[in-house]
Amino acid sequence: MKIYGDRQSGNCYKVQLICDLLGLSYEWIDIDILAGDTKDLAFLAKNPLGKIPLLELDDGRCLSESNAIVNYLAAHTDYLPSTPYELAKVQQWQFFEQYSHEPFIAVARFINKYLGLPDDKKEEYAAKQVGGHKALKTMEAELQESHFITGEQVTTADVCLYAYTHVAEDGGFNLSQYPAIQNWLTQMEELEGFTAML
Ligand SMILES: N[C@@H](CCC(=O)N[C@@H](CS)C(=O)NCC(=O)O)C(=O)O
Repeated sequence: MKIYGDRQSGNCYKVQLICDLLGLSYEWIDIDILAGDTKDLAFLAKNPLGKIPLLELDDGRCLSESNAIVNYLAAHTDYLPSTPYELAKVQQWQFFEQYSHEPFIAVARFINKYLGLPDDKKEEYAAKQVGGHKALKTMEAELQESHFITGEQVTTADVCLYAYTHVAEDGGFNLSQYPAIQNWLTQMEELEGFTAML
């Protein structure tokens, strides 16, 4: 299978990480958003939304949306429970990641690390800090109760949340005030097969 992605993107890194944790082999195809690769007609034929990551299976079928890709790859493994409540718990945290975490932490990281915190983005950056800390506090409370975000078993919810949490400091979030998150990051990095974001 092929993964179209950018190694610096947390959404793309989620897909790399689950593949490596599960020992799946894949071909990585680097996509340069700024060079217009996602607007290329051949790419748009695979994902009309023009976004990465994108998974292309050997039979040509494609999947987009990082968390959906991660769950597809982890199906029938210990990373994705099959009982309805446990599965919904994983999805609860993945929807949280997409709506209450990534839009603040990943965007603050983008403004700071990639745009260099320009004056016309400072107000937006400050607003992102509020939402980002709310998300981190929510995670901290949960991780004070259990080793992983949905309980004692690592799941794809942890993989998806790890992606942007471990680089939150790039967005100005000081993680030293979140000890349970720091312990959880270390546990994730100790998992067999773990690979770092390049
Ligand atoms: N919800 C999507 C977000 C995907 C996304 O926004 N990808 C960015 C890179 S991190 C992208 O492709 N941006 C290019 C664009 O929007 O033109 C996911 O989780 O996969």
